[in-house]
Amino acid sequence: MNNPAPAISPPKGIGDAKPTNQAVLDWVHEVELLAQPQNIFWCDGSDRENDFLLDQSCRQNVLIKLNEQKVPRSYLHRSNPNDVARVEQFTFICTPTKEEAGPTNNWAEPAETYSKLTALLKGAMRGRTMFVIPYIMGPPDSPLTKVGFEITDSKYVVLSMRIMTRMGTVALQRLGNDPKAEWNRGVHSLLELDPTRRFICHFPQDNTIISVGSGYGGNVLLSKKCLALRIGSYLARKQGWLAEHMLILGVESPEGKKHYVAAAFPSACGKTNFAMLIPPAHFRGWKVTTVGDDIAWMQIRNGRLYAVNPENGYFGVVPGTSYKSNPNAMKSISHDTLFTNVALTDDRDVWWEGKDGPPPKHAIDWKGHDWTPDSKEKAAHPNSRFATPMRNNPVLDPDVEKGEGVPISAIIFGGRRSDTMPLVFQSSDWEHGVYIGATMASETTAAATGVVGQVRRDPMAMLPFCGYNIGEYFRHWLETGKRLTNPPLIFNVNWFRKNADGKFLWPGFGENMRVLKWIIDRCEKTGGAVESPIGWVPSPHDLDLEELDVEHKCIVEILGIDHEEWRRELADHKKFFESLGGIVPDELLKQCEKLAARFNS
Ligand code: OXD
Ligand code: MN
Repeated sequence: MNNPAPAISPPKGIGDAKPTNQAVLDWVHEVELLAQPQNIFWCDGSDRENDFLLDQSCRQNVLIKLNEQKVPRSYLHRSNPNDVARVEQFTFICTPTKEEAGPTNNWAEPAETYSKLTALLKGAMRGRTMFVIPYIMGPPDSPLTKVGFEITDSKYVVLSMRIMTRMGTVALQRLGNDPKAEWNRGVHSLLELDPTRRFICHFPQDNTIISVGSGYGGNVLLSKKCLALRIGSYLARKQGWLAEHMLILGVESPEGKKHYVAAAFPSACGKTNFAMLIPPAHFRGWKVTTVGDDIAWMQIRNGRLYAVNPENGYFGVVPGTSYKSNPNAMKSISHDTLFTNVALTDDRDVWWEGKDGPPPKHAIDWKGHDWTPDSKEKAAHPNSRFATPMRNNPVLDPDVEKGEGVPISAIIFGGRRSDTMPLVFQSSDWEHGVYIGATMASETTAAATGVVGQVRRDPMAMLPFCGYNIGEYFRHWLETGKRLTNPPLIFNVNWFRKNADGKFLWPGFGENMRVLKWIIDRCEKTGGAVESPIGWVPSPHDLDLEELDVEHKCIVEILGIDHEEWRRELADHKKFFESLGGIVPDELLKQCEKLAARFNS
């Protein structure tokens, strides 16, 4: 049998950072007895450890070192071609009852699932090294911060976790020696990367995750989707905060007035681009800074929502990233970056569809095959990724480490919709905003396996990530609103509306600053808007469109509300709520009726 993760033997002083908390030691011992690894490697997150693991990974062909002059200290990893995206159909929430997981999650009975996974993990790490990764999610001094441990047999996971989390000693310090302290248990094994033995299982009541059979980031960096969102959302409801699939950005006016906004867009719909936006020349003096590009943990302080980014790096989609679309992302990934499934050029640089300049005459594609511009296949997988430390971002917000978080003035929902949804609109209040989030929809992308381009309802961009019953989740949002004396305003955006010829009506990227500026104006109570059946919509003159090269008729079209499309949309909202089977809070059902009435009046 081919072993995708051969053992390594670290020299003295590396791999021996054994924690002292007895609960952790007992758990690791239990997993060791089950998985029977050749040895245990206790990670400390140091540079020395990282250098050693990079070297070993190159020797074992887990990584390819890239051209040091072109992309310093950067590496390429190729995953198994059957393992390139999140697998929602094999992702399970294992709560004691099916109702707790709710109708939008795959549910599996916990005891049976533990037995099934135990059988799969038995002897699974023979001939392999078992790594124990201590990490924290959140700034070291935040009350929201959580400790996690991930056991894995994948060096790629260890190297990625070092980028994506605050890893090592900082976590051991935060945990301390109390055996009753709260921490998340994560077990991951590649097994044989067999797609029929691939399961991503969450046990929220035990604060435990077990992931087997995959090496793809979203399935195996257990800190991210599994802990920060699925388990995170479960803990957040219990503990009275919010764990959301949202970017967080700061926007500062030339006068120095700063607001923060959080935005929920589904996977691969431009969260990283929006979080790193560079305002067009006309917006001289305006600055956008990034707090986070994927996940927001938010708590109430003095009646306001405050957000922290629990992560330490960005795991972004590569294709389409260029100096034209996102210069800050390009600078971030120009060094110290781990690429997955992009193409390798003959001079050991990386390449992907949509990168600046002409394509290389020859490259090795993401599957390791020769590629030329005439090839029918893509050189980089559409869901190829970068993992890069947030410190690489030239516009990293100075308050990213602030434990209390940053105050949120606006929440933005949005999806990828070719029709129906205008460029931007504002909800009339929190409850209406929750309705807009709950009925959000988007065309599916390559971030998850399955058909791409199909419109599906994706409430708050959390459909694949809500770790409990979605009806309860909506209720938690409504309850949170009642506790806020100064709630963020809620908006919806759509950068992706097309005209009858299938052409995008809006240029997107940096030009989205014009929409962001209107949102800030609304927060400042200076922006104009007209009331419509769906909420407050700007008229063209309410947006700053100076120096924008878009025809006026396109602006009118993208801001327009087509009643026929909205009748279909409303019918779909109702169908979606009905499909959830009686769990939708009355407040949202009433919002649906009110929306219908506004269209009929
Ligand atoms: C991600 C995702 O990787 O949402 O962030 O799939
Ligand atoms: Mn995401």
